[in-house]
Amino acid sequence: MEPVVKVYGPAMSWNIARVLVSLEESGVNYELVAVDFAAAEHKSPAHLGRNPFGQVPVLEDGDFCLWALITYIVYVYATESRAITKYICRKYKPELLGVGNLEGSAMVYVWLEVEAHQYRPLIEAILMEVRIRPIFGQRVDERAVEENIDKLKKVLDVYESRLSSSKYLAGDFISLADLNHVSTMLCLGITIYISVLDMYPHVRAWWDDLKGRPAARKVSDLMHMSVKNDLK
Ligand code: GS8
Repeated sequence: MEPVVKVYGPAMSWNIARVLVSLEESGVNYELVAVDFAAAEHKSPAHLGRNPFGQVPVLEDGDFCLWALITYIVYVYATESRAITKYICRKYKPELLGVGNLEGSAMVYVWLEVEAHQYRPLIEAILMEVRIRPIFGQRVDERAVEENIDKLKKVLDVYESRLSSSKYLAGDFISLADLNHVSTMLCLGITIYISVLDMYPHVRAWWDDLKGRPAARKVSDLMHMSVKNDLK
C-alpha cells in the first residue's frame, strides 16, 4: 500500500529526523521524499507551495485538509518539526501526549517546552559547531562549544533531578517529550561531547534506554545513510 504520509527533507537533519522518530514510534507507514538543497529545490515553486518559507521538514498527510483551498488538493502541509510531531502523535499515537491523563499530559507539555526552549538552543549551538561547520570545511569555534556545554550542564542538572524520581521526563511513561530529544542526541552521540552525559547517571540511563528503541535505531541508520548519500 502506498504511504499516505510523506516527509520532505534529508534524514541527516535533526529537524527531519525528529519527525521520523515520531512516525516510527507511532507505527506510521511513510515515505521520505528527497529535497535537493544543492539544486535549491527547497526554493522551487513546487516546494514553496508546500512551505512558503522554503524550508524542511514538511509533512504531507493525504486525508486531512488544511490548505486545500489554495491547491484544490486534499493535503495537510505541516511545517516546523515540533508542530509536526505533535500532530503525528495526536493522530496516530495519542498516548505519547499523555492523552486521557490530565496531569500526565500537562507534564508532557511542560517537558516539550523544556526541550524546545531550554535544551534546543544549546544543543543546536553545539551541533552547528561540531557537526555542520566541518561539513562546510569551516573552523570549529571550540570556545563557543565549551561555553554552550557549560550552559547545557546547568540544564542537565535539572534533567538529572527529574529523572532520578521518574523513568521518563513526563512521568513513568514514555512520551513525545522524551522522543523530541532523540535526533539531536543521536547527532551529539557521534561526537566526543556525548561524554557530558557521564556526569549524570540518570540522564545517561534515560538516553541509553531511548537510543536502544527500534525507532531510534532505525532513524540513526537513516541519518547515517543520508550523510553518505545526500552529501555527495
Ligand atoms: C527548522 C526549519 C529549518 O531550519 C523546525 O523544523 O523545527 N524550526 C524548524 N529547516 C532548515 C533545514 S533543517 O535544519 C531549512 O529548511 N533550511 C533552508 C532555509 O532556511 O532556506
